[in-house]
Amino acid sequence: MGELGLLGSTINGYGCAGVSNVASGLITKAVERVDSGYRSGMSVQSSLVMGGIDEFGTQEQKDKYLPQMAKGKLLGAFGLTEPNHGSDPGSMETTAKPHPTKKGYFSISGAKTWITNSPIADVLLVWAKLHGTGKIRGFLIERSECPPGTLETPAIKNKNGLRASLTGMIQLDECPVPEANMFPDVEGLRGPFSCLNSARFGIAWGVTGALEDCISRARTYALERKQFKGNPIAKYQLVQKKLADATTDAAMGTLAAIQVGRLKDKGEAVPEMISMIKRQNCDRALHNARVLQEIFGGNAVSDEYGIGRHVANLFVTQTYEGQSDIHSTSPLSVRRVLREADKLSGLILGRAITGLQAFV
Ligand code: TGC
Ligand code: FAD
Repeated sequence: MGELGLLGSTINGYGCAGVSNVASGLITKAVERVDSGYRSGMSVQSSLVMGGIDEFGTQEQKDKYLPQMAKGKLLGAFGLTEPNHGSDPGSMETTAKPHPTKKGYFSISGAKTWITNSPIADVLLVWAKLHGTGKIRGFLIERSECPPGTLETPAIKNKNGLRASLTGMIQLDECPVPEANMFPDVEGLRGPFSCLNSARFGIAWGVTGALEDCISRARTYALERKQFKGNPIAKYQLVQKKLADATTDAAMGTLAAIQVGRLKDKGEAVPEMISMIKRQNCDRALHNARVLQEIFGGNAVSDEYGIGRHVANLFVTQTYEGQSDIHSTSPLSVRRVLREADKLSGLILGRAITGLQAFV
């Protein structure tokens, strides 16, 4: 991916491609068509870690990490979720306090879990509450600089989804981290959530790619599989409807992602739009993939046909970076989405959403 220029592709400079958000969405879609786990690895590196450094890092941090990360020579991980705090990261327990013996260092303790790439990451962007202020801050932890016993990143084994991606924990026990490795100016949840806005935008694109692969596989199978008087099952309208529904949702989801991408390129996208397309595209991709799975009958259970792999992966996409129900929970967000509805709907949804504004 580094050789192809896919990592941090929207970043300008530092050896990154500097393409538009729409172009990066198309890349994401093509990668996730292969497997959501590949897109996951790419998203964490590009949006969550490189994006965070580009937006909030010091010039020294950018110069040090971004060129190597763009080439894929340094691998990143993003530690927000904790064993006791997933949907509610504001309650995190990981803390950073002045190091008792090393001047100019913080001492970070706590545990993060379900962290993509953590077992093999070189640079871990960990979010922790700063002692004294209690505010959440971002810290770049370099594995090679951690004394033995202060950083462990055990893998989470035997996952039934996203098997092409490595996931693990980050366990920090009084880990010394230089003060220069803290993001200087951003505090509170705005830091991690700003990184998540880009990653969630990527997921909204990516899952349409996974769904299109499910459609393609189901179509091929339905044309080849014959039942009742030698007819291919694709001849039956009940089977055709499953393909038509899935194709419609893949097309609508792609168009919505393009529209938000165009707004993002103009600096006019708001987080609520991203929540809306992340939630909708993930939910529709998962629902349709589960329905298309039925076309394979018993063969759906075999890894050979690939459909079960996508279904298990798409459950994860609906869960991480904010579970779908969580993306629907804030009434304030709903009001703002409706206020922004003209921009979001653009040519896609016409006046339909505008009509809803009458109810708010
Ligand atoms: P709330 O009080 O609503 O907000 C706290 C502060 O954060 C700001 N904020 C945002 N800023 C920028 N972009 C966004 N999308 C933002 N969302 C919130 C907000 O303005 C406020 O700022 P300030 O300055 O007033 O303090 O927060 P809350 O504590 O009530 O939480 C509500 C909610 C729903 C936003 C939040 O809990 C949530 O989104 N939960 C989901 C957690 C999540 O997404 N975790 C992701 C972990 S990383 C991951 O899954 C990577 S998987 C990668 C892969 O493998 O592909
Ligand atoms: P919980 O928060 O315990 O939620 C459980 C259920 O309760 C959900 O259905 C949720 O919607 C519901 N719920 C919770 N609160 C409410 C409420 N107020 N109202 C209604 N329903 C509610 N995290 C990272 O930080 N970095 C990563 O790289 C990363 N990679 C991941 C990779 C994989 C493969 C997976 C599975 C997860 C990853 N995550 C990562 C973690 C992911 O972001 C969390 O799993 C997700 O945010 C949900 O948190 P949770 O699992 O603790 O679920």
